Amino acid sequence: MIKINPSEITPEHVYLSRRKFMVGIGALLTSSLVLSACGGDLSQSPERSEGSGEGLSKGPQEPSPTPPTAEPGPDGPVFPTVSATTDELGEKLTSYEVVIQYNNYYEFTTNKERVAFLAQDFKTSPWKVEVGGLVHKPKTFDIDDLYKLPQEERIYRLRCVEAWSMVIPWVGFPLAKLLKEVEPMAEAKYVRFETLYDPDQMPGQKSGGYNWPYVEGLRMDEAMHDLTILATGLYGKSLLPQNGAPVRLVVPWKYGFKSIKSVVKIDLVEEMPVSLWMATAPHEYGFYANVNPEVPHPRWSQATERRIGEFGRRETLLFNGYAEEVADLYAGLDLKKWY
Ligand SMILES: Nc1nc2c(c(=O)[nH]1)N[C@H]1C(S)=C(S)[C@@H](COP(=O)(O)O)O[C@H]1N2
Ligand SMILES: [Mo]
Repeated sequence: MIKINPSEITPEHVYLSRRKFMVGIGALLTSSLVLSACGGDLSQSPERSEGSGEGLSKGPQEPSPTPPTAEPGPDGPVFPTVSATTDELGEKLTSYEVVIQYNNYYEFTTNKERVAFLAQDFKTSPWKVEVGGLVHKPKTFDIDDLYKLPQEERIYRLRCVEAWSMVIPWVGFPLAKLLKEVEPMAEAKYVRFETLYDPDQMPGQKSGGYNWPYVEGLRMDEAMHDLTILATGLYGKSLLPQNGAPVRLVVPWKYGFKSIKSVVKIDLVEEMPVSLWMATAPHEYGFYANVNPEVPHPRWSQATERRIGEFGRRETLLFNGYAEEVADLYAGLDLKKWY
């Protein structure tokens, strides 16, 4: 039974009172190859490339009562349980089943519904995250070090550049916390992130057309913003491989491809990093990639989106609905311009 959810179009002027729950404890395209940022085959419209998600949308579902197979590390983490059924705009959480079964993770496959299967044996322990570059105290963090930081719940909208979206209750901690520990130098202007490179485990890395490993970047002030988190879990459980276990970035006001998964390296740098998508399709993807309904992707509009689990489309919000929190960061930037 599919329950039809009337698509509620949230006006941009809706007052935003972001709820933050502290719970304590705690290449160039080869000519014939068509790529899409997290989109699979570029010859398809985003609607079509993600249309198969319908099969997963069985209407509202309770978060699964039994924990998934992912085991927390020996010393934790202690995850806060899900504390709300909606985000701060009143938007329903996307069901757990959909969040773990409809994924973009090109290191495994471009087929969203096969990622979970292909990633099921991905080894997420032991895991280290090396933080260095222009810092006074470079440090390699063991994943258990990160689990020992207080884990907070953050309910965020995730807007993929392919024009679909979800609402996900993440668990994690502000990236700023980690960065402060390594003491960035004044020359550090950007943060560069890297995903694990391991073609034996990640079959997608054997395919050409992409500049592996997956790289993403943020400007220093974006990285230090309180909304920017490193996530270790979702729905009160440790991340599963398909969602970027054991630790991934989440930047809710930017298109989903900025939220890089399974991070092993974080470098503070002076120059703007070149992300995988900038290198792969520079004419389509810029560095900032802020969600903006008025700036179309070269091949489709970004004015509307489909919330997975709903019929119909809804209006896309500037900065994915987080304008009040982040618009100041871009005071000098022409938002109409495509970066
Ligand atoms: N390393 C890596 N990170 C990635 C991707 C990827 O292919 N590889 N896909 C991105 C895209 S396009 C999106 S929309 C989100 C999807 O996150 P989810 O599968 O947890 O919902 O992850 C992003 N992070
Ligand atoms: Mo995406």
